[in-house]
Amino acid sequence: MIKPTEKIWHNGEFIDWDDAKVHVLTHALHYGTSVFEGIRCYDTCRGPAIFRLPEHVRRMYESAKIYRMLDPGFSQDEIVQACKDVTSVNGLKSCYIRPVLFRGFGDVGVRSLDNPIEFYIACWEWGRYLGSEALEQGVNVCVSSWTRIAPNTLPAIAKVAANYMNSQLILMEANLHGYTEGIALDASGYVSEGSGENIFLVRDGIIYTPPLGTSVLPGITRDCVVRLAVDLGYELKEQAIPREWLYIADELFFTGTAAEVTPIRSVDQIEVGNGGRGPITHHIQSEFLAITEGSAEDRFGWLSVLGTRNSVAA
Ligand code: PPE
Repeated sequence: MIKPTEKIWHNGEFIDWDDAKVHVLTHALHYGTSVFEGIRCYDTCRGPAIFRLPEHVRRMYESAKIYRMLDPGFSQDEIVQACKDVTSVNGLKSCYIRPVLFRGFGDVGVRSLDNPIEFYIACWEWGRYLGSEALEQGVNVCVSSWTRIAPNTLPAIAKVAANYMNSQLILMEANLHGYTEGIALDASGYVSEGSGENIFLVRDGIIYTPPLGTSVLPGITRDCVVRLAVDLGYELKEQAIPREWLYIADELFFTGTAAEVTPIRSVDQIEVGNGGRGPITHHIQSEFLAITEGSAEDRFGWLSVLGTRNSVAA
């Protein structure tokens, strides 16, 4: 259950948590017309810092553009600042930040272009997504019987509410069968991603991840791991991954804002490697967590420390 904070940002102003309500005929509620982000603020030794904030805001604006929500009313720099402000105003040191942009109350019908656009940014305290043991022990997962959204149905590059109906089918099925998460295959049968995470595979010392053409969200943590892997001297390949590689991989792990870098212990009850967190997973995970904690130098410039200015890369 979310622990309420004091304020939520709405169309440029702070409103009370309890006043952040929408009408039951809000367009997004009926037709999924909503784009959003999930961003973490970490309590680093340099103070609270938001992780890859400009990149998240940029992805949000790209999601909005794909769905012709062309004028959100604010520049990306203004939203970067608003995310910082809403965190500070609520006195949070570490939290999850959720900007959401959606078609509001107006007409009811598939046609949406005349409905007003509402922009909210909420934040709240949040712990480890897949459980605190998951980062060390790894999680047990299955391959979903549901296929990931196909490229010519719903665009996977856009982080929009409607895509998460597919994610919910994947996650509900996995959970009901006793697994922590499900891995979906794309429409051609290659490995795509988890319901809310990208996936990486290690085999013979090489790191693999499915390319963007396999219906994956262009994850920001995925991008961190790609950069870290190269920086640490690993060979990394973005290529289609056949399902059966999941069963014979040396290591597997999920990445995501929420999941961070979470090892996968088994797939369909077949142990991955020797069933624990593999050495390459551990290496990348500790480098990632050290940057987020502030104990390692922020050598890629991923942290926006609160109280400082920064802008969205062109
Ligand atoms: N794929 C999907 C489908 C996805 O939802 C996420 C984020 C990722 C990959 C990883 O992307 P990134 O966070 O940029 O590294 N999933 C969010 C959790 C979903 C939820 O609301 O629950 C998240 O990690 O914030």
